[in-house]
Amino acid sequence: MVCLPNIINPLIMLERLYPYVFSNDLAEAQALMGEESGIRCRRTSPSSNMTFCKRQRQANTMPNLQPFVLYASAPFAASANPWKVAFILEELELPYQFEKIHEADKKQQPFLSLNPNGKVPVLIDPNNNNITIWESGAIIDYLIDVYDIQHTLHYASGPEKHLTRCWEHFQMSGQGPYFGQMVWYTTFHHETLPSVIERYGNEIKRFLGVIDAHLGSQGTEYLVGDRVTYADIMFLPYCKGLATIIYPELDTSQWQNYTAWIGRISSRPAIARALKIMDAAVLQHKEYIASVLAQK
Ligand SMILES: N[C@@H](CCC(=O)N[C@@H](CS)C(=O)NCC(=O)O)C(=O)O
Repeated sequence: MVCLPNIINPLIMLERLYPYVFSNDLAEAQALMGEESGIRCRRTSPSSNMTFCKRQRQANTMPNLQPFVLYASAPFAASANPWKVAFILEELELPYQFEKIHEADKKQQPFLSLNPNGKVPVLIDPNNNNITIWESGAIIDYLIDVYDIQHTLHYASGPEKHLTRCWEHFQMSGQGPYFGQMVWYTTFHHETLPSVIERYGNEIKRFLGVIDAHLGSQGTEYLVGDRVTYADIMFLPYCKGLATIIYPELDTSQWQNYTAWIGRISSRPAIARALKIMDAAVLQHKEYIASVLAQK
């Protein structure tokens, strides 16, 4: 008899995404998994007669996945939030293609039907009924929950799982808005407001100090222990943008732990590959920003 029937059925439908079942009958569990090979089954605990079966996969053995569609800003695809998602897709070796949307089209249909808030990124997963996710943090949670089957970018359990979320939320609420507003007030705002720019500049320095002090006091290579997680990677696009667009005059070398951490994340092969494309887009965006400033 299969337990948890109301959970099992959706699991079977999404078997590619959630390749496991619980059962107290091994043969039935294997039949439900749809194939005999590549399945490992074990008791959920020594005292239980419940069997947990999981299809084994290697890191990049999700065959026949259709490319995800990742919306980014046109014309350069330089803005930071979509790159957080692209880095995670690269790390998980998931296929994707950029779809670019101009600023003027973000706040109207048909884009608003994808994201009611009219911003990028948006991710569409054609492998899961075209589920459409917006807000970069929610998109990354989705990718980690559904596709990081080997736990390469997250802790599956323990305090580390929850500590990682602290950093994820700090990125979303404590880095993104401050770094983003700095660009707005130094570039696009219709008047120059030195006290506002000073405020966001100070918040950026404070942010750098928070990361630097944490890494120093923990003595770890990454924010949660000595293995990279999705949370470390989420910080990278805005950190990279500091030197080019966000706060070019700021010398970040005084935050040594921070600087070494950024170096470690950037040199991961999947990230380095994506960074080349991001850097080229950022350079184009920088030229555009220079032209905006020249007209002010
Ligand atoms: N909290 C959102 C922020 C998204 C965001 O600010 N996106 C920018 C580009 S990086 C955007 O589309 N801005 C257009 C606008 O604000 O109209 C997320 O993390 O997804």
